[in-house]
Amino acid sequence: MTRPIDLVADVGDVLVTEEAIQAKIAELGRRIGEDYADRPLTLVSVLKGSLPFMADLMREIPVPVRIDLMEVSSYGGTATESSGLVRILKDLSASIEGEDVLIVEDIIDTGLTLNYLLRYLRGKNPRSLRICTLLDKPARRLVDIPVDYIGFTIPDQFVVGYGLDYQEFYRNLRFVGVLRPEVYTAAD
Ligand code: PRP
Ligand code: 7HP
Repeated sequence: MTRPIDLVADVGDVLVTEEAIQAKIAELGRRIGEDYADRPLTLVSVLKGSLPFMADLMREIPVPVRIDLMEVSSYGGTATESSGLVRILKDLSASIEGEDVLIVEDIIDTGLTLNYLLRYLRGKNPRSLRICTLLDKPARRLVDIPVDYIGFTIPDQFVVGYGLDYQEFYRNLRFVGVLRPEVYTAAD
């Protein structure tokens, strides 16, 4: 039987509040604005998880930016464990050759998704390629990823909200919270 989604009851501790997210994004936007003051920047959002972060971050960056969107999905794992196999569902819509590019991610967990994306995007010969992630979960890292901007470092817990999903739901929460293990242990 499919378990009904309950946006309130299924989420335990709030790990990052809406206020903390917005304050951190304002700080990241200022830093990025200073770092790219002299050169136009292309933000590449990694959908779907980074959708709210991208929308809020781009409006806090006080210098000219272009945006592009990629959609990638890992496959072959479980609902809470990445396999490292990555499929590109939507590619960039314009060339990034010679551009300064900042990848915008919601979370780095094992690092396998970004490891794949970095190699893929480096092959398109950008002038520079950096990473900005809202959340970093270093305890689970399987590959080393050079991360330039980190919002919050979080413990090894499965989180949802502010773009992050479990089986495609919970992305519309305004905060990041820990999904109660009983929600996914029965299903995984
Ligand atoms: C999630 C998240 C990251 C990736 C991180 O994407 O948005 O892209 O997993 O995990 P990793 O560091 O272990 O590779 P997912 O494939 O679930 O797609 P989504 O963004 O559409 O939720
Ligand atoms: C991917 C992902 N998606 C949602 N919550 C988490 O904690 C996650 N780690 N990696």
